[in-house]
Amino acid sequence: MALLEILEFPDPRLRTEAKPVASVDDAVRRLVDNMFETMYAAPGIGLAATQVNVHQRIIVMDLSDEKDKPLVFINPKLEILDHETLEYDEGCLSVPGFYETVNRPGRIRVKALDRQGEPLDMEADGLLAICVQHEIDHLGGKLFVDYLSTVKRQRIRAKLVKEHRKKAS
Ligand code: QAP
Ligand code: CO
Repeated sequence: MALLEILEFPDPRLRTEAKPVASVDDAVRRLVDNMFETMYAAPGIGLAATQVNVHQRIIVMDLSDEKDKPLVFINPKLEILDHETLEYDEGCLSVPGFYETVNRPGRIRVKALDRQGEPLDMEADGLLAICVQHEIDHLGGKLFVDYLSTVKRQRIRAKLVKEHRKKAS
């Protein structure tokens, strides 16, 4: 297995639209395993392939305390079951060090393929619903900072750019 490099905001590659996976083969499973290793090492609860500069519709997630409940969503399709929103302090491995409140629908259904290429159909609320939407956004090139005010987003961008310059020098 291998640790993958995580792209950080405002890297323009995070804006790439991911393409559907044509077949869930060994190469896809290898990528999934490397995404889990990268996410667990960070540590994080969710990671989209876009964040590791692979522009295919693949998400990994694990919300469990013991980190023993891996979830894989390939070619996910989102359905909003209840437009009542849930407010959550979101973070992102691609926006390290920043957490901001975002509102999203609180109840969803997600259909996808799992690591074996088998169909999966799940209803979710709470953090799982929020996380699924956050990760599906990544596959469309969208970040949680896009839901914030321009002022807040620009402030976060400026701080991260400054940190990136410091690291590079
Ligand atoms: C997405 O985010 C998420 O700033 C997953 O310094 C998060 O795993 C969805 C992380 C919250 C809904 C609610 C963030 C790690 C991890 C950081 C993550 C950091 C180190 C974020
Ligand atoms: Co994220």
